[in-house]
Amino acid sequence: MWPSSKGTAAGRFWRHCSPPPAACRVCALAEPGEFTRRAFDNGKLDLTEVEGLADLIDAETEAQRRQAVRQLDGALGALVTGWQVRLMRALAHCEATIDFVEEEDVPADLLAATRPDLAAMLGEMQIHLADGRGERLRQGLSIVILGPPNAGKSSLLNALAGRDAAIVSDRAGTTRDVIELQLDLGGYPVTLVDTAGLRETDDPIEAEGIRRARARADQADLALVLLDQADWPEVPAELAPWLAREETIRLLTKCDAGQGASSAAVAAGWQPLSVRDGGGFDGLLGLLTDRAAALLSTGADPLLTRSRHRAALAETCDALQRARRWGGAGVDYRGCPLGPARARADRRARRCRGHSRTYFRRVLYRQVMFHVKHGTEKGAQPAPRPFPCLCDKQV
Ligand SMILES: Nc1nc2c(ncn2[C@@H]2O[C@H](COP(=O)(O)OP(=O)(O)OP(=O)(O)O)[C@@H](O)[C@H]2O)c(=O)[nH]1
Ligand SMILES: [Mg+2]
Repeated sequence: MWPSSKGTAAGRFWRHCSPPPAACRVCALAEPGEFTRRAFDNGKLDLTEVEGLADLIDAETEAQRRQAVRQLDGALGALVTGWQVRLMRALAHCEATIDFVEEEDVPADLLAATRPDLAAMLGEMQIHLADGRGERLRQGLSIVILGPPNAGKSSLLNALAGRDAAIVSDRAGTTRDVIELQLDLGGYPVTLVDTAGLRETDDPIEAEGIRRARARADQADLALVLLDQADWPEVPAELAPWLAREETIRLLTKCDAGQGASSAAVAAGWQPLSVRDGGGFDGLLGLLTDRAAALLSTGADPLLTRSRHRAALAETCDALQRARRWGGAGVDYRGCPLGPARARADRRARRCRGHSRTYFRRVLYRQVMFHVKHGTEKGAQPAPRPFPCLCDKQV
């Protein structure tokens, strides 16, 4: 038994080679994640760190592990706490401007002083919102293989996976559904997607497969468009939307047979490939790894890794934009978003009979400012009240 690192007074016992007795009232087996939940409940880990720990457990590649460790170490939490401190300071200044504007010691330009920081914060948050690398790294880069029937899509999937994951045959229209595989590409997680060959068809099952292929390709981060070298330069019109995208990789397949890749095809951006003799395969692997690194490498900056983070930050940006609209000269503060905070303060002031409302508001303002200064360090105890609250009887 040793002192708990979870912030509880509890200790842990190990009994060798013996399960806890069924009727024991004191011993209980820990639930999965129980110690982490206790650490969270007791303020030893914040929610982003708990999520980082879950990601670390689920990490399948080195890049995912690095990102999870960074989040577990508190990098994302520290970034958000920094924003929280700045927001609270701006809020305190706004409230002071509204409530104490007649007081001598409250500068008149307090509200104006917050505006540059609000604008800077909004910019920082928008940069983080626009950056999808953290979530992409958690979920894996999705690469879809597209092309007409018999172009060699399933053969390429099998070659990249190193096993016979999809059925290969010389009958056009063999693959009818979406087949997904998870791969580790140079330390980066990749979801590789094989699809039905794109063509006009009356077969309703094949048509459904083609619809799914298109839908999956629309969501993918990267498309590999395949064309049999024997079909060049007849490029089916169905491929046009994906060929128009700059990031699409064009592959001319089965270059071990026939004429191979003509110089005109290479000049048009088609890379020769043969999964039969391996020609062009290593080059493709290197290119895919480079693309994965470019799209997923995360550097030192903490990134958003979940839709929860994205939703919360988007909401904060909306609120900041509304706050900036309210911040003009000669503002009428009726209906301002600070209204609820004022109403709350008023309600509390009314409950404090025998004390002046102005004094109550002043105390509230100082408490907020004190919290901004002292109460935000990680793991710190809640800030002691600089003044006794007027709701306390002994004041
Ligand atoms: N010579 C040669 N044949 C290949 C190569 N790649 C695939 N093939 C053959 O091409 C035929 C079709 O291959 P698949 O991988 O099933 O093609 P697909 O694009 O998945 O076809 P569908 O699923 O019907 O759309 C098979 O007979 C493969 O053996 C290659 O690099 N060289
Ligand atoms: Mg196939």
